[in-house]
Amino acid sequence: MTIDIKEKINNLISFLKGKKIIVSTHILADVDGVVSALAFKTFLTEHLKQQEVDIRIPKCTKPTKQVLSEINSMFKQNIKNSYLIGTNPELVIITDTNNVDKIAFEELEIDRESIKNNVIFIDHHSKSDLKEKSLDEFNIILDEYTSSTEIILEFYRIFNLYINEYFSYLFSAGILTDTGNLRHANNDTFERFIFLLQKGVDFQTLKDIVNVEMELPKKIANIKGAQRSELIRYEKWLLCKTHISNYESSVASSLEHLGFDIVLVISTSKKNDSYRITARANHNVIREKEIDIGHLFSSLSEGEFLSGGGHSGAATISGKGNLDDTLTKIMDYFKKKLIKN
Ligand SMILES: [Mn+2]
Repeated sequence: MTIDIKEKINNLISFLKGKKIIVSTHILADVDGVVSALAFKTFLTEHLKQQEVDIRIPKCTKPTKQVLSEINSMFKQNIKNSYLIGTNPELVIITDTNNVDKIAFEELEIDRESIKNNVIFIDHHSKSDLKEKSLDEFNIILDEYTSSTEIILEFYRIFNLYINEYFSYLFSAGILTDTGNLRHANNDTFERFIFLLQKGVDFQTLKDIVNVEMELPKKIANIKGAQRSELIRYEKWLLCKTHISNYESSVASSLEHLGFDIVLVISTSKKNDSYRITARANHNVIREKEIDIGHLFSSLSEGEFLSGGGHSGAATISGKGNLDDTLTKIMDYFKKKLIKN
């Protein structure tokens, strides 16, 4: 932990003393958002003995609800919003975003106009252009952290506060979900994660809680996408063309896992002649054949009828009325790139 974060934390804490505060997180809250907000609220009320602090969690995503309710029922706990303070707190503290537009003021019953200059963010996403800079000196925005939960954990560690088993599960679930099961973790993430495990978290239990079953419509979309897929082979390279009306990126990734080097998922509108193509290319084909679908899609973009872009391995293009034409151009590109002269 750097001295810098200690200073930031102390600076923020002295500013918060005695204020009426609502703690919350971004719209469509995820596990990291809920856990960081709840843990920060608990830090204020239990450890700093702040009196007037509310926690108000907006609507959560479905998998988030599932993860939290499993942990809650394991420990016979409940996360409930409180409304001690009315619609006019002195301060709103938001975790896991630093974008004012991602705050659900209405849903949280907070008067936006009177509070918008008094919002403080604790977040691990890179800093957006803050519209309201008045309290910027108190924001704790650290994108070297892999979750907001870990930033809140630093508050507990600096003051050597007791973390019970319930919170150890919540904290570690926040980290596990936000790092894609630790795939995006760095060395510091592991240090913090092990610190939590040592407080009584069973990793296999946690993993089962966090890896909730895929939603049924998504499963069906993935299967339909696979059933409808057309296999096209150029030398050793396998291309796939399929169509689906929803969950295109999930379908594209699952087909890539199946073994295709390049995947094109076409989604056409039921109302008009507009369409979207979601594409994926794996590392091998990018490296060996210099495929760049992001570049391809932006070079195909023309006027209002076709627009696209992305990265070398993941991109989308949207168009209107010229699907066959666009597909021909895309396939020509792959043919030229993939077949040896
Ligand atoms: Mn997060």
